[in-house]
Amino acid sequence: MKIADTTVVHNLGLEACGGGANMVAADVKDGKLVRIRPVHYDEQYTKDELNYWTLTGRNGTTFEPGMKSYTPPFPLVYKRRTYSKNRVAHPMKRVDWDPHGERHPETRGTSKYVRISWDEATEIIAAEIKRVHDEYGPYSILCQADGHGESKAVHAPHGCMTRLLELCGGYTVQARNPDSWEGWYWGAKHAWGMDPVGQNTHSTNTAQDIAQNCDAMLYWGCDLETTTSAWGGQLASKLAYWFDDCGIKHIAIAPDCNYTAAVHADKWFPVLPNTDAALQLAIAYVWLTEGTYEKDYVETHAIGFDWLEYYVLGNEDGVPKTPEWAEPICGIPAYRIKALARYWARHNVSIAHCNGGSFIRAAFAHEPARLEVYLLGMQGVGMPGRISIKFIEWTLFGMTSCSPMPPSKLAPSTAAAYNGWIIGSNADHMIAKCHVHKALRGESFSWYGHGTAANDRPDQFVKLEFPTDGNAGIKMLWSDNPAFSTSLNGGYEYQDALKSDNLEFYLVQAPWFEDDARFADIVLPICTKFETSDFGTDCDSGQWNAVIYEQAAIDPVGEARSDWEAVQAVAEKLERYGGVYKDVKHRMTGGKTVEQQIREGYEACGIPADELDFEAFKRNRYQLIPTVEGWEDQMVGLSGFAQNPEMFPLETPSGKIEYYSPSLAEHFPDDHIRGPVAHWIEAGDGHDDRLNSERAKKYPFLVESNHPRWRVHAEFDDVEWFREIETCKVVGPDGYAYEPVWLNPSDAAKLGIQSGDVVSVFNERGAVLGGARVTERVRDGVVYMDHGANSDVIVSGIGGLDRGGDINLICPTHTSSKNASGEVTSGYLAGVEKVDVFELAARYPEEFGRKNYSPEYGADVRDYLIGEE
Ligand SMILES: Nc1nc2c(c(=O)[nH]1)N[C@H]1C(S)=C(S)[C@@H](COP(=O)(O)OP(=O)(O)OC[C@H]3O[C@@H](n4cnc5c(=O)[nH]c(N)nc54)[C@H](O)[C@@H]3O)O[C@H]1N2
Ligand SMILES: Nc1nc2c(c(=O)[nH]1)N[C@H]1C(S)=C(S)[C@@H](COP(=O)(O)OP(=O)(O)OC[C@H]3O[C@@H](n4cnc5c(=O)[nH]c(N)nc54)[C@H](O)[C@@H]3O)O[C@H]1N2
Ligand SMILES: [Mo]
Repeated sequence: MKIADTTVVHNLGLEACGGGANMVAADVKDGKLVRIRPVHYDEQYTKDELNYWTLTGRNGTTFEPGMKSYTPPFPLVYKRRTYSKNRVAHPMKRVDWDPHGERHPETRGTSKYVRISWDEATEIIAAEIKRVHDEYGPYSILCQADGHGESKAVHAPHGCMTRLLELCGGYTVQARNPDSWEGWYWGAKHAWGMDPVGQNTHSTNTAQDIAQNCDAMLYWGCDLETTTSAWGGQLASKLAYWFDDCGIKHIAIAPDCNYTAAVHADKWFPVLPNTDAALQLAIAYVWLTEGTYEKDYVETHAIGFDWLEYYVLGNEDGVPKTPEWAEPICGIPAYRIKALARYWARHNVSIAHCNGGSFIRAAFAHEPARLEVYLLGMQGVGMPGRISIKFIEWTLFGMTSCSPMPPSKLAPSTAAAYNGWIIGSNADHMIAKCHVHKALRGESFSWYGHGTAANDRPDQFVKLEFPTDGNAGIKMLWSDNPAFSTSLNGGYEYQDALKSDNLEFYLVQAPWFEDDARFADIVLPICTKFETSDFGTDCDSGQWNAVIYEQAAIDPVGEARSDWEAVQAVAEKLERYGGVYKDVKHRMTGGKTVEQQIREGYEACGIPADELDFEAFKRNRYQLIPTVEGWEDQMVGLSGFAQNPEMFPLETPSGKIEYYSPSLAEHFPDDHIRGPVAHWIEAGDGHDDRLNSERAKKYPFLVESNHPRWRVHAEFDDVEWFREIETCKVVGPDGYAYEPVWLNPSDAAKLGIQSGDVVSVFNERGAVLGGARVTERVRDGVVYMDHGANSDVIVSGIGGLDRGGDINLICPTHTSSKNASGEVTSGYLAGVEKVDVFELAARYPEEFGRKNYSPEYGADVRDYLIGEE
């Protein structure tokens, strides 16, 4: 089938999970994608129809949403992803994995692949499912079915297999950890509620309030010029420029002068990674000793404040948390801490985040997250110009109140068309994601909380165990997200877990041959967005929410199918076994066509019945939801709580800000790391990563690992239009494009490293290679490397070596703290040294000699396929 020349509209948000953002128009010619561009809303709508808005700030400045989508870089380059040299185009089988003979788990990650047919692949998969069911039972199949990726509903990127396995007796699932919000989730929620994730969910009309009343904004671990690209768009950037125009001081607090600080900041506080808690405590000390906090507010809006006072003044441990105490810990001179604290106390100050920065994904992240709430409370959060807002995810979990802008009338949902895993749907058979290594190795363990971001606070007090009764352990891993070792905790340890004897079959569905896919026994080729028709939304751009009829634009690349179709192909093969498998494909799909599912999705998306017209929707390709009527009159942010905490309580047990958490005290009386009051924690629960630790003698740098500027986690590492940008890759003397490693000139000089050198970043867990970028944009004592660079294994597992620069291979496996199962992927210790790359190439000729690799595009699937090299 050749699809005619046309223009289609799709969302290109990479959040997956049934969500959607970044709506674009894509032009198709001769069956190929030729151009992706913004959507001009004024082609179909007038401003009146959309209830267009204008905000007014100080100095007569105004802010408007505009009449086109502000498309960020990722969607604009998407055709390069579709036509990547690293696409999986056909089913592949690992050569030395034989389901009827030797399985060789130990060569996962090293052995090569052969191309097989869909028929053969699905035969093997169905037979393996049947075998595992018969020998061990259904819960021995672990579905790795969460994570980001293309936003699709019918063809959901993650979790379609759970729909099949549910009908065949059940499955175990890896529960998505609240990775975006670890600190807020495990900490801040105990201080101010804000379910489900712990960040402020009361932001309505705060953009205008800030523009009118705020004097300074602390961009605290906030790079909105980078992280809005994944699923937000550039309205956030416009908003930040408007705040600048209103005369609001932009104060950046981060170890690096990030892309936002570089263009907006008036001041930069280069805090050392994961030492914010010391800085925060010292600010509290200044306010307490100088009497410059909102005493009346704290009295009426908080409980347990005296516990904080007792600790900060040094009565508990004999150490007052003075700016002089904090200086050597956080790297900010005491005089600057005092100046910041005094300025803050005299002015209306707000805090800006996207999701909070890497320090809320570091060891003990719950402490700085709670301390931020404490500080906000001490300055009367909710009073004019005093709030915290986020610049992304403005309709998180469907909550339109997360946006500081005037909200759309509703946040439409794709739920009725969605075929992926539904969070919480099998609460009895979940493994918190950060512990999956242990399950793959066949260990028994326990933890607290289902550990998905959607759970409310009390879920953290529920104890869970693996294996559950009657579970023989994990024997098969079915993954549609093979990016664990790139994006989660303990990457090298995870690679070893994948090589465990215990794991008899590892199946991956993937559009690209990246990362953990290269450990799989079978890989199924999956289509990208433009190869299928679907129902989509765009809810996070901050303008008008939208629903989209996403028409297929091109034929699938090679033999790729969508995840939903791939699972159906497996279902078909299972049916022949009868019993629980009888008619399973039909039971799974209900016999519905894609078109029927799109229609059902549209009709149940939340738009009132009298505004639904499927034929018009299909013709127009998208439908926008106007701004809510009377948005001007909606209550500003937390002003209700500020004015009357009894009438507008928080979701904490007391309804107030809890400086002391009675629930934590009750449920975890022996937990001295996440105790009832936030503290500065030096070490514990498996973490010993401070610069004054013994370990720092060998590993003297703190790793800072942000969300990648030129990727969305593991995705987009193959786009040549990005790879040629100076900050994207560093081409080494051997012609390989290495992941940049930022070092301060003073550190680089001591190590004899210059820009362009190939360096190793290492600790006890192993090493990864990168290309040095010596720059004042990162402070001393820090080695900075974005996460998500696709791994290029030289030696896999603990003690390993990686050429691709996948920094999470060397991050800790231990979680935030023992009762908080959060990932720790930043703020840990590592060493850096220059390496002789030619000597390494001589030692590992095969790994350094991949023929089809090119610095322009990166990896090429042909290098892993026998007969196609
Ligand atoms: N060092 C460090 N690490 C971090 C963080 C950090 O700040 N620093 N942040 C963390 C955070 S907040 C997050 S959310 C996680 C992200 O971690 P993940 O959610 O795991 O995100 P991705 O790395 O984008 O992985 C998505 C995978 O799905 C694949 N995929 C995309 N679309 C499809 C599809 O349609 N079908 C199939 N089958 N596959 C598809 C992609 O190719 C990729 O392999 O990373 C975390 N890791
Ligand atoms: N381009 C791009 N955009 C994305 C994503 C992506 O992968 N790429 N991922 C999306 C996802 S899933 C999420 S959760 C969000 C993440 O959004 P965020 O959590 O806000 O992003 P991060 O990059 O982790 O951190 C933001 C900034 O925090 C600062 N920072 C790092 N460590 C510290 C520290 O120890 N202390 C302080 N004070 N600051 C620190 C750095 O300057 C960094 O630029 O972004 C989303 N958007
Ligand atoms: Mo995230």
